[in-house]
Amino acid sequence: MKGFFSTAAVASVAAVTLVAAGCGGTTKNDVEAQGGQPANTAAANPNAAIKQGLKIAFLPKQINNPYFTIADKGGTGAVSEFGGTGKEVGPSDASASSQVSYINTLIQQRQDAIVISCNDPNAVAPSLKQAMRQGIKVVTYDSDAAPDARHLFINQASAEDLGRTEVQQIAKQIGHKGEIAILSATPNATNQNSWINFMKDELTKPEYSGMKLVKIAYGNDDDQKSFTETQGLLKSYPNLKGIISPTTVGIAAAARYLSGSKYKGKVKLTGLGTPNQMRKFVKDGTVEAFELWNPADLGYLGAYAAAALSSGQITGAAGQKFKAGKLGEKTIGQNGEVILGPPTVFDKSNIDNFNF
Ligand code: RAM
Repeated sequence: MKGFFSTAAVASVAAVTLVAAGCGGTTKNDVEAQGGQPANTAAANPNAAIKQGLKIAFLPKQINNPYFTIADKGGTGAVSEFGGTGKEVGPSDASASSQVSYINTLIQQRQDAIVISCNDPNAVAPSLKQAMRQGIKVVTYDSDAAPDARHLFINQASAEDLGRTEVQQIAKQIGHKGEIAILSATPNATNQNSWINFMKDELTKPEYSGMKLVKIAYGNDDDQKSFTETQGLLKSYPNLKGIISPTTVGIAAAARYLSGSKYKGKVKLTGLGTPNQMRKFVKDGTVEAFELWNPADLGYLGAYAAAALSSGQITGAAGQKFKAGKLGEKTIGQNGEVILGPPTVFDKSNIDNFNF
């Protein structure tokens, strides 16, 4: 099972970064897009020490989402490790513009860096650019902003790998036959939309000719809405065979609905979830397998990237390297992207080995 998901992981990293950059080489525009500054020419001093007392704020899509609680704990933990002050602030809903006022407050507070997961790549861009103009380093993690509104994007895994493997997984579970639906987060979420594009592309391959994507529903990373949307999908599409939910909020709500319904074990569900939220649904037979990276490591890497930028070790240019504490050395890829690593697949054979 693990091999099934991870084979494409390494090979697809290069392909995805090229797709994301929109071209094969680095042009002046690309460089300026990496933060509105000529990142390749600005001097970086890889040997500089991490500055003491850095103020680094984490701004997740929403604060009452266990996934971000874990990620930001990893992030603020890293900040304490290198002698700074970290905090998490953010909205309780994941709507497009909900993060703007938080960014403006962080600018007023003269934070050294903002580490943000964007609900909408464009809604936050003007405020993030304003922050950058004031010397604040902007790192996106989990869900990117428009590339000219941040210095770096800490991506959890290759978007192509995540999108394609989720289709492969549901196909395997439904025997490559029947109707499927996607239960996503918010309609503008950068991360979910990039994964969904690769899912759609994967579905054009001949081996999926017996499958049909009938609907993309949006639960807005709200537990109750995600639950109701799942119920609606099963009502509207009585022949539905599978659901992919690439959001920890969505998959947990969908699993809860399925586990208490006549569809339990019959309508398959996969996607991205935390082991702690999904454990009971794997054990009761509602869910066979799903995947995720370690959110704490994602926040941790975001913190070290922000510190490396704020300390002048890196400027955000492709090829630059920085040390990320216990995660070791990381290299910046094209388009200012740093990848955490391939995700883990969880099923009943390994889920008890994870506690997050
Ligand atoms: C939800 C959020 C987050 C996403 C995870 C998988 O918690 O939408 O952005 O990365 O799911």
